[in-house]
Parts: sequence; structure tokens; C-alpha cells
Amino acid sequence: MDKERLYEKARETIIDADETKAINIIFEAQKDGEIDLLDLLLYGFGDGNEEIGHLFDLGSLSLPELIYAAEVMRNVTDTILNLLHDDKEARKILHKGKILLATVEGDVHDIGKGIVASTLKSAGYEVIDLGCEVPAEVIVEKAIENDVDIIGTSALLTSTMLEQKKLIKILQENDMSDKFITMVGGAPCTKRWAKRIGADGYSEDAVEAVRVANELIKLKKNKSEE
Ligand code: B12
Repeated sequence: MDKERLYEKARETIIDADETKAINIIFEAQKDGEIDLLDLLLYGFGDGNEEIGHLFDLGSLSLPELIYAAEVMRNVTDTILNLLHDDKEARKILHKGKILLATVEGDVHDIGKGIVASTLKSAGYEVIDLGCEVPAEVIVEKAIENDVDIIGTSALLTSTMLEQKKLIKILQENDMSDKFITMVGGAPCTKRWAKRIGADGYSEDAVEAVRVANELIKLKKNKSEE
């Protein structure tokens, strides 16, 4: 199968918001067996998702069109995620650690977080995804309840980024900064932002998120063995 051509077709399905075609491509790739589904998600469908963002920014896409295309991307993400989860290889859970993910309060953007959840799951982490618009207090409560290693928050709006800061403040005020590793992400976030609010890690994308999580978990384990 021509991988580049398939990625291009995947990209187009998101721009055209053609869910039937998109799902067919996923099953075609799965049948082929040579295509990495996560790669297809990130660099095929993902490129299409990025493109709709640009088109929206340029005013070439209306809000309803954007919502529709985003919905297709979400279903594509869920389909691939479920397939990877069913896959014995992907299920080879090394159990590297437990991660809680949430999009912060007031923010509905969850496509990127979903991709981060899928890369982390495939990398051997147990992921608890609380969804979107989750208040900082609830995130902390669930982190304690599930005894997670990492709390990762996503914020896509400059206004909701402050919720990431609020979460870290709650942890600091309750002497829980050492109990949980914190990671932040989302388009407006930067390494500088993470440092400023006292987060332990930041990543620009879902692939790097795995690398950062691995490093932070390793550091935590080394610290606890000292
Ligand atoms: C799709 C989209 C929507 C969809 C969301 C659907 C959904 N279920 O997610 C819909 C249509 C609902 C929407 C609504 C709105 N949106 Co919108 N949306 C976008 C758009 C086009 C793409 C976002 C996206 O999915 N990107 C693709 C993903 C893969 O990227 P990502 O989220 O950044 O995630 C990657 C990394 O950041 C990182 N990452 C993400 N999370 C995490 C978490 C951790 C822990 C880590 C480590 C890493 C990490 O890894 C991810 C994968 O590589 C952006 C524009 C853009 N170019 O970003 C605007 C954008 C974010 N939206 C914007 C706005 C203003 C809105 C609305 C207010 C519009 C309105 N007037 O109603 C509402 C907000 C409603 C709310 N309360 O949240 C603005 C934000 C401006 C700002 N600076 O605050 C943007 C930038 C568009 C713009 N240029 O104006 N939106």
C-alpha cells in the first residue's frame, strides 16, 4: 500500500468532513497490517485537522463546518484508539505508570488531549481521561482517588490556561506537589508557561508527551529509591 497516498487521503477526509471515507481508510490500513495506526492518526488525519484550523483562522471555514470536521476527527481518534486498545501488541502494557488527563474548566477542546491519551496508552501507561471542562478541584480529587503518578492538563484558550496554574496552586497549598507529577499542554502553552506556574513538564505534541512522561516518571522513581 502506498503509505504517502493513504496519509494524503486521510488528510483530505478531515478537510472534507467525510466520516465514512475516514473510517474506511482506518480499516483499510488495519487490514494492510504494515501501517502504524498511530502514525496514520498523527500525520495523516492529524495533518487534516491542522489544516481545518488554518482554514478556520483564515475565515475560509465557518464555525459549524469547523465543528463538523472536528467531530469527524474525534470519531476517527476514538476508532483508532479502540483498535489500538484491542490490539494485543498495543496492549502489551508495561505499566509504566498511571496518568490522569483532563481539559480544564471552561474549555471544551479535547481532540489534542485525546491524541495524547492514545500515545500514552500505546506507550504502556494506564490513562484515566476525565474529559473536558473539569474543575481543578475535581482533577485533584480524582488524582487522589485513583492514586495516579501524573496529572496532565490541557488548555486551548488563553483564558483557561489559568486553570492549570490554579491546579498547581491547590497541590502546593495541600502539600501534594511531590505526590503528583504535573504536565501541561495545549496550543497556547509553552515551556516557559510550564516553568512559570511550577508544572513539572510540558510538551508541544503527543509524541513528545510520551518522552517527557517517561523522563519524569524515571526521575520520580529514582528519587523515591534514594
Ligand atoms: C477544533 C477547534 C474547536 C472545536 C473543539 C472540538 C473538540 N472537541 O476539541 C470547537 C468548534 C468546539 C471549538 C470551540 C471554540 N473555540 Co476552538 N479551536 C479549534 C481549533 C481549530 C483546533 C484545535 C485542535 O483540535 N487542534 C489540534 C490538536 C491536535 O492540537 P492541540 O489541541 O494543540 O493538542 C496537541 C498539543 O497541544 C499537545 N497537547 C494538548 N493537550 C495536552 C495535554 C498535555 C498534558 C500535554 C503534555 C500535551 C498536550 O498534544 C496535542 C497533540 O499533538 C483551534 C485552532 C488551532 N489552530 O489550534 C481553535 C481555537 C483553539 N479555538 C478558539 C476559540 C476562540 C474557540 C471558541 C471560544 C469559539 C467560539 N467563539 O465559540 C470555542 C470555545 C468553547 C470553549 N468554552 O472551550 C481559539 C482560541 C483563542 C485563544 N487564544 O484563546 C482558537 C486558537 C482559534 C482561533 N485562532 O481563534 N474550537
